[in-house]
Order: sequence, then C-alpha cells, then structure tokens
Amino acid sequence: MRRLMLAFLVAGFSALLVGATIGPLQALNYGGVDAYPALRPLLQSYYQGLTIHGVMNGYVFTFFITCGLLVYLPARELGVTPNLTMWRACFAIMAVGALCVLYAMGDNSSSVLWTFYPPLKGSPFFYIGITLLALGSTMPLPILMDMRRTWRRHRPGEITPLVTYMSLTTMLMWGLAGVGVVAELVLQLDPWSLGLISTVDPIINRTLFWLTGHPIVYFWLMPAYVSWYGLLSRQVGGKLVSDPMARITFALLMIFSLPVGTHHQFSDPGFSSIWRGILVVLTMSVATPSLVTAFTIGLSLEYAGRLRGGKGWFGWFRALPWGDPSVAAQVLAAITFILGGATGIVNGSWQLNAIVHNTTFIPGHFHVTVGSVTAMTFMAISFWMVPHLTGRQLISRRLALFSVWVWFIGMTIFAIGMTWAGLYGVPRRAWVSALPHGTYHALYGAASVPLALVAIGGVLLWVASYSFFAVFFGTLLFGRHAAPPPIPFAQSFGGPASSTIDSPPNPARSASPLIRALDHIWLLTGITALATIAAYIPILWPFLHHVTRAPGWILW
Ligand code: HAS
Ligand code: HEM
Ligand code: CU
Repeated sequence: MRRLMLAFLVAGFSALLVGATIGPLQALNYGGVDAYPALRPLLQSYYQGLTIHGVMNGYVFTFFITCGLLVYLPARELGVTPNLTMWRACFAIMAVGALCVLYAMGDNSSSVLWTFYPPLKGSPFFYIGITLLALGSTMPLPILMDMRRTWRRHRPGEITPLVTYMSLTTMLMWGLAGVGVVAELVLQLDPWSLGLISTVDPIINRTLFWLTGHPIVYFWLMPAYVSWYGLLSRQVGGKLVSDPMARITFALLMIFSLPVGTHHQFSDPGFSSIWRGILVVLTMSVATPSLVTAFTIGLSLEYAGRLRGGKGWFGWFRALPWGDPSVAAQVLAAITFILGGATGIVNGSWQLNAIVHNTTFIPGHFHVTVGSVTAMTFMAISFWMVPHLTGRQLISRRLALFSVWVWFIGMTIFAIGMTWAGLYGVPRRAWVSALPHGTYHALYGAASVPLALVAIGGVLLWVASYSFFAVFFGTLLFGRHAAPPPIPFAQSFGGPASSTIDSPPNPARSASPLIRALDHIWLLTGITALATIAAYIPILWPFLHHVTRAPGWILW
C-alpha cells in the first residue's frame, strides 16, 4: 500500500515538473519575452506549450495525487485495506491515458488547450488519453464505498469518520460530474477524431465540458480541504474547532458544484438571460462553503496559536509552527485563497464577467486557487508523507521552507500582475510576445507595470519549483533513514471520535440529526443529481433544437 501511494505521488509530481517548467515561459511571454523560437524543435508554438502546461498540471498532476491520497488516508483512518487490484488499475489506466496525451501533445498534433473546445481538432490519442484519465480518476469511488461498507459492518450505527466522509463526498461529486466530459468524449470527440463522424456541435460540447469543467475545480480544491480540515489542525498543535462544519462544507460543495458549470459560458450565445441570473445566485452559493471554511480553519489556527502562547489580535498567527514547511505551505496557501476567492466572486457576477472574461484576469484568478491552494497543499502533504512512506527524512527543511515561501511570493506577484493586466483588456491565451515590438507596446504598453509583475512572478516560480523538486526527489533518493512519522489525523470538537475498524465501540453519541442525515450519501447524491438536471435541461434545450455541424479546424 505504501509503495503504491508513493507511485501516485511520484507520477503526480513528475507531471508538475513538466508543467511548472513551461509555466514561467508563459509568464515571460506576457512580459514581452518570446522564448519560443529558441525552443524549437522541442516546442513548435506557444499553444503547444500552453496545452502541455494546462493538461499536465490540471489533469495529470492533480488526478494522480488525489487518487492516491483519497484512498490512502481513508484506508488508514478506517484501518481497512483498500481493494489493491482496483487501486492499481486506477493507476495503470491513468498512466496509459497520460502517456497517450503526452504523445499527442508532443508531436504537435493536438494544441487544443486544456479545454479542447471543438471545432479545434487534435489527434485521437489526445481524446482517448483524456477519456482514460477521466475514467481512471473516478475509480477511487468504488474503492472508498467498499472500504466504508466493510467498516460499517464492524461498527453499525456509527457516523463515518471525517476524513473518509470528506474523501467520499469528493469522489461522489466527481463521479457524478464526470458524466459531462465522458459523454462529450465518448459520443462526440473520440469518434470524430477517429473519423467515424465528420462534424460536431461546438456549443453542446462546450456545455458538456463545463458540466465537468466547473466541478473539476472543486475536485482540485476538496482534497486540499481534506488536509486543512483533517490534518492541519493537528499539525499546528490544536484541534479542528468543528467537525459538523467540515461535513456541511463538503455536502454543500458536492451539491452546488454541478449545477453552476455554465457560469463559464456567460459570453456564449443561445440560452436565456433568466438562467444567467440564476447562475449568479448558484455561483455565490457554491462560494459559501469556502467562506465557512475560511472561518472554521481560521478559528482552528487561532485556537492552536493561543494554545502555543500567542496573545493579542495577531500573536496567535505568529505563534503557529512556521518552522514546519508543511504547516507554512498550507497557511500560506490559505492566504492566497483570499485573493482567489475574491476574484472568483468577480468572475461569477455576470456583468463583471463581461469585463474580465477571456482576459489574463482569469488565469490570474486560478493561479491563486489551483496554482496555490492545490499545488502548495499537495507539496505540504508530500513533506510529511514522503518520510512517512519511505522512512527517509527530508533532505533539507530549510530548502523546503524556502520553496514554499518563494512559491507564495511568486504566485502572489504573478496573480496580482495577471488580474491587473486583465483589467486593461490583455487577452489570455495570446502569444503576445511574438508581435512586432512596436505593436506589443502599442497594444499593451498601458499594462507594462502589471505585465512586468507577471514576468517577475514567473521567474520566482521557477526558483520555487526547482527548490521543491530538489527536496522531493532528493529525499526519495538520498534522505537519511529515520523512524517514519505517523499520519497527523486531527481531533475535533463536536464530532464522533474517529475510530478504526478494531478500536472499542464508539456509539455515535453527539451526532445531531443534520449530521446523521448528511451521512446518507445516497440522499446527497439524489439531491445533487436533481439539482443538476434542473439546471441543465433549460440550458441544453435550445441548443439541442439548433444543432450546428462543424468540421474540425487545425490552426497550428
Ligand atoms: Fe474559479 C474560472 C468562479 C473557485 C479554478 N476558475 C476558473 C478557471 C479555473 C478556476 C481553472 O463564475 C478557468 C477555466 C478556464 O480555463 O476557462 N471560482 C469561481 C468562484 C469560486 C471559484 C465563485 N476556481 C475556484 C477554485 C478553483 C478555480 C477553488 C481551483 C482550485 N471561476 C469562477 C468563474 C469562472 C472561473 C465564474 C469563469 C470565468 C470566465 O469568464 O471564464 C469560489 O469557489 C471561491 C470561493 C472562495 C472563497 C475564499 C475563502 C477563503 C479561504 C482562505 C481563508 C484564509 C485563512 C488563513 C484561513 C470565498 C478558505 C487565515 C489567515 C489570516 C491572515 C486571516
Ligand atoms: C495557464 C503560468 C503553475 C494550471 C497559465 C498561464 C500562465 C501560467 C502565464 C496563462 C497563459 C495564457 O493564458 O496564455 C504559470 C506559472 C506557474 C504555473 C509561472 C508556476 C510554476 C500552474 C499550476 C497549475 C497551473 C501549479 C495547476 C495545478 C494552469 C492552467 C492554465 C494555466 C489549467 C490554463 C491553460 C489554458 O488556458 O489552456 N499558467 N502556471 N499552472 N495554468 Fe499555469
Ligand atoms: Cu467554475
């Protein structure tokens, strides 16, 4: 089990190594530096690089880490062995998928970006690879259900332990969400790329993509929350201040993630403005559990800081164990999410969306969500998990600390630059540095300060990521042997004491009726499915009655 978990970690971070090598080139592009001519024949175009960056970071890195973590942690929490054959199959299917997409992106046949909007047309290897990645990434769901069933047989009537509950709701959400992109791929893009059908409908496919493409951002976020709620409070020396709040957060994230996908399509034609208004309300609803998280995690940190002797308004914050790179990474990640959340709320407000859509404001937003919260929390996890799995000590805590601080500073400068430049109308996904010098300045001169920040942030991120990889791979290869640390499962107020399969019975004493109701995962599944159907029928209906038939385009 440990070796398999380690394989997931190594595969995930290897993908990040590729993605994080390319990212700064894109930041330099916005700063007016065109590195791409020098990179031929490795990369033929900016868009080939951008596709590799988005796919490796957004799909391969996140999927591998999450599919490892959300099986390993519950297995340890419950004291139940997961179905190892299925877990291995999950790894193998995703690995084959990742190799297929790498091949398709590498031979410059599929520069379709991470959203692969048709009518842009890539090679069959690309779409089949993504199909495998998507299917593989849902496999932890049956593994988790099976482990929970075994655990329940031994502990009838008890409430699911917290980490398992959070992992299960995450995977259930993702299993339901996957229907959109799998339908898009299996019914349209796979047969289209294989030449079995000649045209596809771009708008229906975009809608199916975002049915999965919005929930994917919570599939990136929720595993980080698993660590914040389930482990961080222990790592800082305190307790989670509310177990029920964690459960409510996950249940709400599960229910609200799916119906809001079309907030990525405010600028698309063809569906009613009433629905656009409803989407704004739904989007604000999906932000609510994160606001709850801000308070619950904030208070848990404060509680620990005061236990450690912190006094006054901010003393608790300084008293946190900042010398622990895993803690520093997660708290710094949480701070960046304040900007990430605020920009998300701007995006979700229909009228403001019209100003920021398709500008660099959007990548600005998501690098202080997935690029910081998810990436830094996963790094944080690796800092205790690699020693836990291998029995090797981190080669350097100082370098680990350095890497997360520089990542934090670099990502913040980068994101401020991107969001600010976006307000000047600088487009995203644009190879602006290839423009003649005068044209670049004529078009984007007004945004020169923010664009310089983007480039500076990018360079800092190179330093940060290579420092991190030195620690990660260095520890795997050269770390000194030491006793492996245990998993820092947190205790919490207001929840059932967590219980492994063989610990003494633990009657679910204090669980409120609400928490008991939330433990009925089929109820949550039903509500989510109904809300999603209700949200999507009125949007898809007009599209299905005005089908367009587009042949493929290859623009690179
Ligand atoms: Fe987003 C576009 C709306 C969250 C990722 N988003 C994107 C894209 C990505 C992405 C990748 O409505 C672009 C896709 C593409 O390529 O086109 N997003 C939101 C909203 C939220 C949100 C309302 N996004 C995320 C997360 C992501 C992510 C999370 C990845 C992990 N987003 C949008 C919209 C668009 C969009 C529109 C489409 C834009 C367009 O036009 O294309 C919310 O969930 C955010 C809620 C978050 C909060 C913050 C809570 C703060 C916390 C930290 C507390 C701090 C502590 C530290 C505890 C309300 C939890 C204590 C220390 C102290 C010092 C106090
Ligand atoms: C896009 C830079 C890390 C996910 C971009 C863009 C830039 C960038 C400048 C926008 C390109 C454009 O719109 O033309 C960086 C830098 C990083 C980094 C400097 C530091 C190493 C990450 C991480 C993730 C990520 C860690 C996710 C885990 C994405 C995605 C896109 C993107 C999904 C969208 C690609 C698209 O528009 O098709 N990145 N990034 N990036 N980045 Fe990053
Ligand atoms: Cu979204």
